Amino acid sequence: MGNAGVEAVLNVTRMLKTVAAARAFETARDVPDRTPGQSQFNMRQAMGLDPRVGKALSRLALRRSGSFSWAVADPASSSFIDPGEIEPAIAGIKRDGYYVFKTPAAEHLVKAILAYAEQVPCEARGAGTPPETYPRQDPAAGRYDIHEEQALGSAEVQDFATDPAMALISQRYLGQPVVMDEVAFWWTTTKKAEDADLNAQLFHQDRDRLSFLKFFMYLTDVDTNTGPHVYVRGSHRNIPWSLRADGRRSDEAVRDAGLWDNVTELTGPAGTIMAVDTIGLHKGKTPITSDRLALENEFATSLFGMDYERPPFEPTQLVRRRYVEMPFVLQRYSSALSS
Ligand SMILES: O=C(O)CCC(=O)C(=O)O
Repeated sequence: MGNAGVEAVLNVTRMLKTVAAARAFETARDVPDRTPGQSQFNMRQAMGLDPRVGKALSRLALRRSGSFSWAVADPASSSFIDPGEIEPAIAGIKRDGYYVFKTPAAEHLVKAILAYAEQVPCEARGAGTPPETYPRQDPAAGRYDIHEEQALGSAEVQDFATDPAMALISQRYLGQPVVMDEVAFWWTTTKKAEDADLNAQLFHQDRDRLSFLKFFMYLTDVDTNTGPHVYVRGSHRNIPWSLRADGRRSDEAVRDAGLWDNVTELTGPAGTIMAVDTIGLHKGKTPITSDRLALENEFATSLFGMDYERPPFEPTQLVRRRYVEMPFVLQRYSSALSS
């Protein structure tokens, strides 16, 4: 048997171990603080067998019953998603792996989030320097991350993070209850194109959890020159063997695999919202003419997988109400809400 054959056999074993580990994680009396490193590795490797493996393992391992875990607040109360777009979004993600909402977020929300990002501390990725206000006029790094704890200092970010329509779309698309498992908020700049690997600007799959869906919102206008999110249409269902190993893939590799016609740049004005199944191949494009600010949240069927946070923050009244209505989805925020 060649190396590829041995690896495939190992991955089948890793798949079985992942189901057992995810089940143990879920049935523990309290949700564990973290997943052991070996289990995280097994999961990532097993997910290389096929892009649909994570979802299948999630369904096998996690069998929740009862209405508690399905509860979501009224999706019509969303500040970001038009309820009329819920069904088209689910159909679009199933078909293409992503959906760009036709109705952008209201201007006052976009302005408030952008203004917040311009003054909150963020971290220059890879620089090893202390957090600082984003040096917008003269950035030195290719990506500046605003960590979740800081991001949640904005009432509008809290609103986005706890959006009930996004939770509902995720449940319906994934076919299982979901937990909101991370908030990311970052600038990408025209600098340090050579750090493309570090800054997620080479094609890759996300394998941090078994089954998940992300929502992105642009806070700056995004065209082909200002750092669009790029997705290989249909790669949430099928990825050629040559591209399945865990790690980054060059444009050349995607072209050589015959997928270039499926490569789609997701562009739109500030306020554009997208749902993206990032188990498919995707990347950020390095901005050429000006920077991009993006806000993202993720809903996953379990916290099993990558280390997760329970960030401290001062919840708004809206988030307090939503927590009462969807405590399972917002479980990571339970300690912030009870303090
Ligand atoms: O910046 C983007 O559009 C993509 C980011 C990404 O893929 C990541 O952070 O893993």
